[in-house]
Amino acid sequence: MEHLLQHVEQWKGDLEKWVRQLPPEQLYTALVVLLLTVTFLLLGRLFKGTKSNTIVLAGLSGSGKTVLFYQLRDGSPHQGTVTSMEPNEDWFILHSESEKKNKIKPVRVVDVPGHPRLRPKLDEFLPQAAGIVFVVDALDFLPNCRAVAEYLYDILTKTNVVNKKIPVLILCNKTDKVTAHSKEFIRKQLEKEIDKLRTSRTAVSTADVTNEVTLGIAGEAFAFVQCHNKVSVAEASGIKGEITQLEQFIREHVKP
Ligand SMILES: Nc1nc2c(ncn2[C@@H]2O[C@H](COP(=O)(O)OP(=O)(O)OP(=O)(O)O)[C@@H](O)[C@H]2O)c(=O)[nH]1
Ligand SMILES: [Mg+2]
Repeated sequence: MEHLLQHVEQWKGDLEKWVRQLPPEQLYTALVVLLLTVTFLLLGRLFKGTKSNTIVLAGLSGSGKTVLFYQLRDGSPHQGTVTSMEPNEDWFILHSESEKKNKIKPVRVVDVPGHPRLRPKLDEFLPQAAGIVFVVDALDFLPNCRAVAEYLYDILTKTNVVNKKIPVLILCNKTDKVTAHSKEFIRKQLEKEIDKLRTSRTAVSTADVTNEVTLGIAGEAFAFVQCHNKVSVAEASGIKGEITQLEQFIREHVKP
């Protein structure tokens, strides 16, 4: 034991001598490099740990989010759903993937009710969101166009969505009905409506210095391709279980 202590003392002495010989600048640089490396390693760990695997379903009340949620999980629409009073959330393997159950990772799906009073709940889930599915009623679209565009505008300008570039899928639902509008029509109408909103909202907010994100390119008509995050459009019928494009979006952003 004493022998070992002696050795340690000697090493300490040697080390001190060696350090004293070093020019101080070199010593400081070494320390800074060491600190930076440790910080980066720790940060890397932290971000890896919070890797997002949540898909958030948002959209106006009645657009069909809850039916889609059950289709994704159980492969059936659970007909007779009423307007939701709180978010529906669950971890599951998509119903269509049930044969490969043991080999794939589950997805966390959250259905946030469209009622204006419950919409702020969305913010609780956005920090973990790998993707947002914005469900639009393609059947009853025109009378609600303004309201749909307002909600979508709010989502697209949220700092979380912009900074983390969360991909958004505009899902035109209820395509089982022949009178449903096409996704191209809905995309164009929404772009026009958001363009109008953009002008009116910036006009209102310039007075009281705003940190709100401005959408698109100033002086150009708004188009979803101008967004920093990816915005795409797709079609679905929750009732009929035609949800392949939705499932593709989910698996593109939450790897199985
Ligand atoms: N034709 C048709 N009707 C649908 C479809 N999906 C949903 N619906 C109907 O639309 C209505 C609303 O569906 P929900 O899933 O409850 O709507 P929601 O988006 O969850 O509404 P909130 O919970 O109020 O936000 C129900 O009457 C459904 O039967 C669809 O694909 N086709
Ligand atoms: Mg619902």
